[in-house]
Amino acid sequence: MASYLETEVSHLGRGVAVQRGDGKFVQPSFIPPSLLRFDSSHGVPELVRYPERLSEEAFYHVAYPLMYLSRRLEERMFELFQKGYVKGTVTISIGNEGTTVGMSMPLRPGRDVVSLLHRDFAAHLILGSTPYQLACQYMGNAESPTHAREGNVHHGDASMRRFPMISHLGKMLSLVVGGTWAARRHGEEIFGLAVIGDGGSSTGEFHEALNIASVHKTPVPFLVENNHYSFSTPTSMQYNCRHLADRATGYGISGRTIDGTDAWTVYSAVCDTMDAMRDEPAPAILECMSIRLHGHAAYDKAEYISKEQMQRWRQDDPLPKTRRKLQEISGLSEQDIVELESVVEQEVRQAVAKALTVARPEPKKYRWSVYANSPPVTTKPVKVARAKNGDAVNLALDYILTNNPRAFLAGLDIGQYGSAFKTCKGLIDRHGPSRVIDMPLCESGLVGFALGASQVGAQPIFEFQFADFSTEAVSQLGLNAATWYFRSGRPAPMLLRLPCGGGLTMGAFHSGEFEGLWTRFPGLKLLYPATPQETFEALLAGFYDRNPCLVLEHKLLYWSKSGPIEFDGNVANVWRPRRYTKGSEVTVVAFGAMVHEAISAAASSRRSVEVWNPFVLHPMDVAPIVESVKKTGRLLVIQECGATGGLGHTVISKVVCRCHDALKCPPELVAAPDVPVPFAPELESHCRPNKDKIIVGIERMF
Ligand SMILES: Cc1ncc(C[n+]2csc(CCOP(=O)(O)OP(=O)(O)O)c2C)c(N)n1
Ligand SMILES: [Mg+2]
Repeated sequence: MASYLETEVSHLGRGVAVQRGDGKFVQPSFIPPSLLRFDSSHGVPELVRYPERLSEEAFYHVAYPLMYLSRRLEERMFELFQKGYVKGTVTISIGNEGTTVGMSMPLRPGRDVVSLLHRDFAAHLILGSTPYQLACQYMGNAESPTHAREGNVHHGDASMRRFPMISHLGKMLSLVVGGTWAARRHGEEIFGLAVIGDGGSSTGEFHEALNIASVHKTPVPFLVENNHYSFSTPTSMQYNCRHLADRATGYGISGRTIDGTDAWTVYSAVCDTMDAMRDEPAPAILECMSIRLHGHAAYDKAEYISKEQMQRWRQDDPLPKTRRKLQEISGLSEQDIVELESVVEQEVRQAVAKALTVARPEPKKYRWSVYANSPPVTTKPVKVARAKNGDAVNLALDYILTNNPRAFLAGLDIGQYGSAFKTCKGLIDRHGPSRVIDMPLCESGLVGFALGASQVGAQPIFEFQFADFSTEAVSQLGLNAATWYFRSGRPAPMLLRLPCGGGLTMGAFHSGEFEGLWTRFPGLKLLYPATPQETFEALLAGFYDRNPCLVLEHKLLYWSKSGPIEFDGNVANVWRPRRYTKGSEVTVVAFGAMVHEAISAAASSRRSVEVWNPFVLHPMDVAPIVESVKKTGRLLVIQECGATGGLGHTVISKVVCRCHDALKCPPELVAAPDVPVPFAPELESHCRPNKDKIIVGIERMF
């Protein structure tokens, strides 16, 4: 069953339809009917879109009223901000309409994959938002398309492939690449549109996304809205090449710099670029020289821009330019155009008036789940007499790829080489290079790529070569993927594998665990298996779940531990803590490789020890562990990472809050010291908890 949020958001994305008072969507009266088509796949009126092209005259008939609509509505939003009805701030797109109208008119809502920016107000109108929805979004009211969970510009409609942006500039580009790539892989002849500013073009992700798109021949125009400033920073302080489009050479693709104040030029260039991409799929850079006729946002008076400069820009204002052109090309009289404008004004008035009557959001009505519901999955049972942990990874991935045609495995050196720890060996031979894919070295871009792919029905699995490199993707995974469902109402299913942990003489940058870091981000799920059975189960559970799931795989266990695998096919049953020994005097909770140290300690200890592994680290269910502590009266937690910021303290506080009275002594944590993992084996093993240290810990409690 679709969740509350999913059904609520699914009504979005109606092309250029306008919502009437009764909730029905109708084609706006200001666009000549001959320029609209009925799109049966989405049941809404649609503009003539690519591969059809509007003639120049027809283009101006559509572009001008849309541009005017955008300008007037945005001006109203600014006024309402000043009066306190619009929350947050307003990043004004006035001056950028030539670019944003031109670039979005060819695109097909619900097919082409798009992510828009904070100066693309008009494009939202052209690609799916109604004026009423935009007004509600800006007001953050009860009818806001993001349920008032997100602010003014952070919206879109993921179900229609218009991905809602996060603040972190650059981070949406790789999603467009992943979504476009995956949809084309499923046989759809579609394109992407990745929009970025001159400032955002300096981010690492700009490079990562372009490079992935180029290597994987993904037809995405990277449209740079170059408005000469990033907030107050002029482009002379931003980059040192002549044109940003010149960077295309470095990616082996084409690049063009055009006049972004001329909507027809932008429209034609986007259509030409799509034509070229249809014949030879590849990304391209399209740099649109645009302008910003206000400050960066409502609070910025733009005093750093000279009067003369602003004067020059005003002469280039795309709105009067487009108006003149419409008059010239169509022969419409001044009176005709004024009438057209008054129809648009009417739309704006109605939308704003209606939005102003909407109630403020009511916190008590909100369901705050950050997780999408995952329907119970029963899949084929598996029985293997004996396997090592690394074999269990291989078996699980093979199982997933065999039974799920839309699953693909991506990562570094996972193809012919079989991944750094050989857990993917042979998968490329069995499933082919289009499903087991060696990727460029760019973890953040790759997580974005996987997130984008997840939105068009693909089922991505991504291997970080080492868990340590997952820190490269903190924003992409922790802020973008993790919050996706909360913001957009759309699940973001993806499995992320993190080979982690020390004991292999790999030093500070190849031995980390990071479970504490990742639980800080609401929306992620974490599993940490310790046996081949658990490894197999964790990977399947993470794959079939509809949320981003991280599976920590301890590297030391890959080829040192073996055991049977017997999986009955019931995936829901996987999500529970695991017990290894029964005992009556002390409960020991351990994670990852520490589970095996704890089991050895239990076997050698003179005390009766019950060893538990929470297994699902987030969201963690400690109920069975609480029951154990009620019985034993003692709690000792073992973690391999440093004491601060691991999950040991979380376990202790969760358990103690629930059974304080049962404790015979204070709980204890055995952890590494808070230092980077040292390199030399003598130093590393001095730091790592082990069986002996656990026995000492146990004895301290008696
Ligand atoms: C990674 C990141 N750093 C800082 C910011 C804060 N910030 C928001 S918009 C902006 C300016 C962006 O300039 P540009 O990319 O040229 O787009 P423009 O606002 O000019 O359209 C900055 C610095 C951010 N959103 N993301
Ligand atoms: Mg800029």
